[in-house]
Amino acid sequence: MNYIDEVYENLVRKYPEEKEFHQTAKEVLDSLYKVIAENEELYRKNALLERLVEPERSIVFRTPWEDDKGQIHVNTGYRVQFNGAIGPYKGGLRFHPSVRLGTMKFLAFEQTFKNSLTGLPIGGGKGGSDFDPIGKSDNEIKRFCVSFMTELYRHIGPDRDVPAGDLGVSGKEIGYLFGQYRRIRGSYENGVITGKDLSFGGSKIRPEATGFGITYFLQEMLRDKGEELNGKKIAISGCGNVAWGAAQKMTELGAKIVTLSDPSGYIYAPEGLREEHIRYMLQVRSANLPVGNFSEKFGLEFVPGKRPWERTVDIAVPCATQNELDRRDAENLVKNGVLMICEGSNMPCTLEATEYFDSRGVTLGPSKAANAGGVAVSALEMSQDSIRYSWTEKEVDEKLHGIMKNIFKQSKEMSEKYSVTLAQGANIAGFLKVADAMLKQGNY
Ligand code: NDP
Ligand code: 2IT
Repeated sequence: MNYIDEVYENLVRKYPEEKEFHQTAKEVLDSLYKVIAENEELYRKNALLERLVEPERSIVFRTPWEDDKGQIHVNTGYRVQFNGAIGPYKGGLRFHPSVRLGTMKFLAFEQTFKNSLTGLPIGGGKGGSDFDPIGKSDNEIKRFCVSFMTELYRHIGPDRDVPAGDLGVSGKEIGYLFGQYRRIRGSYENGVITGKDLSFGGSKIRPEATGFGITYFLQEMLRDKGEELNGKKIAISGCGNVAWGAAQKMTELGAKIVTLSDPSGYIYAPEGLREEHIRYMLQVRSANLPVGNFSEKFGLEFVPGKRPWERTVDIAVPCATQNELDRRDAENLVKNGVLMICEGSNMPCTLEATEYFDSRGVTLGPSKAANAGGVAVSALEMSQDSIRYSWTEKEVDEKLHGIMKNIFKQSKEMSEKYSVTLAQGANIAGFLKVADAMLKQGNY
C-alpha cells in the first residue's frame, strides 16, 4: 500500500474517535503525495510520517475550581506538544465546552505547519479545557485560570512551550494565567506566554495581528488575480478577536464587511460595517453579548439561526470555528458568484466544501497560511521579551506584513512547483522545513 495511505489508515484505526484530527491529517497527507514520492525510501526508513502524526507529548490534567457559591467543579485541562523540531512548542489555549483531546491534537498538528510557514523558530502546540467561560463571573474565570496554571506551569517555559490565547481566551485570561505562573516560579519569565497586556511585556499589534495578517494575505491573493480589496463585499463570521481585527483592517482598506455572526445567527449590514460597529465588537466579545445586540443598538438586520454564507458576496472570510462552512454553504457561495475564500478560523471549511471550491476554480487561502499573523506576532512578542525591549506599532506591523507576504510567496511557489492548489502548496512549504529539521536531529 502507498506509504501515505498506510500512515493515515493506521492513525484512524488507532484513534477512531478523533474525527477532527483525522480531517486535518488527511488534508495535509493528501497534499504530500508528490513530495513523498521524491524521497519515499528515506522517509519510510525514518518513519517520518508516523512521527509527524504522533504528538511528542499529550498532557491531560484535572482542573478543579470553585464557583461563587462555594461549589467545586472539575474540568479537564490539556496541552498537546506536537512537534518541537524547529523551536519551543507554541500555540494558543482554547476554553470551550467542545474541547477534547482530539480537538487539541487537530489544532496542535495544524499549528506545526502554520508556525513553520511563518519562518520563525516555533514548534507546534495547543492546549485548553472544556471549561465554558460563558455565564461565568470574573472571579470564577480567575479561579479557573489559577487552577489551570497550577498544573500547566510544570510543562511550559520560555524555551520549552509558550501558550497564548485562542477561542474563549483573551488578554484578561492571559493576565490571570501569567500572574499565577510568576507567583509559582518566583522569577520574571514573561516570555512564557504571549498575548499579554502592554504593561507586562505584551507586543503592540498582537490583539489585531491575526485579523491584520488575514487581510494582508487576502491582499496577496487578490493581487495575484489582478484584483484589489477596495470595494469588495465581504462576509465575515464570528464576532471575536479574529473577526474584529479582520473587519477593522479590511474596512480601512476600502472593503465592505456585510456580516458578523455567532452561534445564534448573523447580522447583515448591506452598506458595510462602520467604525462604531467595529468598536462595539470589542464590547460584544468582552461581555459575551449575542450579535443580535447590533440590531437593537444600531438597527442592523439580525437573521437568527442562519450562517452568513447565504448572502451574495465577493469574498467569504470565516473567523468563528472549525467546520463552520460545509458543502451546502460552499454551493450557495459559488452560486452567488463568490471570488475567493480566505480562512480566518482554524479549519473552517469541511473537506467536502474545500473539494467543491477546488472543483469550481474558487481560490481558497488556507487557515494555516492566512491566519498565521497571530502566532507570528506572538513570536515577535517572545523576541521582545527576550531582549527586554519593545518595538513600535509601525515596526511590528511592518514585520507582520513582510511575514504574510512571504507566507503567500512560499505557498504559491510550492503550488506551482508541484501543480497543486494554494492550500496544498502551503502544506508542502510548512512540511519541508519541519521534515528537514526532524531528519537532521535523528530519530526523536
Ligand atoms: P473568540 O472567542 O474571540 O471569538 C470566537 C467567535 O466565534 C465568537 O463570536 C463566538 O461566539 C463565535 N463562534 C464560536 N463558535 C461558533 C459557532 N459554532 N458558530 C458561529 N459562531 C461561533 O475567538 P478567536 O476570534 O480568537 O478565534 C476564532 C477562530 O480563529 C478560532 O478557530 C481560533 O482557533 C482561530 N485563531 C485564533 C487566533 C488568535 O490569535 N486568537 C489566531 C489564529 C486562529 P460566542 O462567543 O457567542 O460563542
Ligand atoms: O491558532 C492560532 O494560531 C492561535 N490561536 C495563536 C497562537 C499563538 O501562540 O499566538
